Amino acid sequence: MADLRIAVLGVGVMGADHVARITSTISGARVAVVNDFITEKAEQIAAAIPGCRAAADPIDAIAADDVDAVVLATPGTTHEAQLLACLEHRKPVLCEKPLTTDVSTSLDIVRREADSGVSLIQVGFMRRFDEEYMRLKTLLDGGELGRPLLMHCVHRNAGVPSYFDSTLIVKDSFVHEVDVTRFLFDEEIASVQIITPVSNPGAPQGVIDPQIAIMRTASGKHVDVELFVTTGVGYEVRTEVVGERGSAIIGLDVGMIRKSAAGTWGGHLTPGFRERFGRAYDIEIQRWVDAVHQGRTSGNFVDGPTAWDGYAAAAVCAAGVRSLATGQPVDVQLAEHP
Ligand code: ISE
Repeated sequence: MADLRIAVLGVGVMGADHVARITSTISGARVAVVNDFITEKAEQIAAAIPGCRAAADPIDAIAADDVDAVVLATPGTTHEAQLLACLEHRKPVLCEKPLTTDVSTSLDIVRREADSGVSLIQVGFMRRFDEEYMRLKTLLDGGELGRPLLMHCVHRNAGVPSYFDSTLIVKDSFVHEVDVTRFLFDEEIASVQIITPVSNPGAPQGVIDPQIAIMRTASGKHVDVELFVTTGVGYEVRTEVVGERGSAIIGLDVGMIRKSAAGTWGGHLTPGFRERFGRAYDIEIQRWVDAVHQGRTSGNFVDGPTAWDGYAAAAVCAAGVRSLATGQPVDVQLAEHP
């Protein structure tokens, strides 16, 4: 089977990472086109990959005859137009979160994809492909813990880019915990509340960090999340589920613990999400490439979170942003699944 010719749109941190992964690790696919609003960056990356060209315009890249599928790692504000172009040209697309930047345009994308009759959009919630999360999901589905009742999550970043504000902690960081909750518990989230303890003096002026998010699922399960994105320490993502017959925790990030003659002991902190979830991204992209190949006969070009998952996460985060302003619980309103 011929390699899938992929256009990677947006070659910032995540897009460049995906270009490298598709070129060196993934089988059955190659990067045929790259695009970025910084033209020189795209040209430089294209020049280093045999058979790859830089495209000046992302919509032209989506429509191009030498492109079979698209990876969207562009800013969220451009996703709506680019996803619509993928639907119009029937190009399977792996879209990094967010699906779009607001709930109504996300729902519009879900409906338009449903109208097209083909599943073309996968959303890049990579934690679903992380081996620890997959094991936790298998454990829960197997019923060994009994019915899950509670989940405690920790989401700490050493730091975040300078443009991060308090609402981005909800929409860019918390969104992963929203997806993990929906993935692990297989149910929607009914309400969300965000409370704000005293802020870290190390956080940029005006940024409310840490935040504590509390979710209640449709069946009444409780999920609490510590979001703390300016710890200055390392990348820590932990998830503990407590069920009727025991509990399970992932993300302890222990690795090797060394003891030294100097009387110290310890290991290494994971610096960031690319290191923590690197293997999950590999699995995510490989499974997506395989699904796109198989989609030519099955009509389903997705193996992972769908446009609906992107929309549902956006709806919970929008409720979270409203709660951030008042500290009160906010109900999540979801449209009917088409
Ligand atoms: C970033 O965009 C991610 O997706 C990371 O997984 C998350 O930990 C971080 O907070 C986000 O900014």
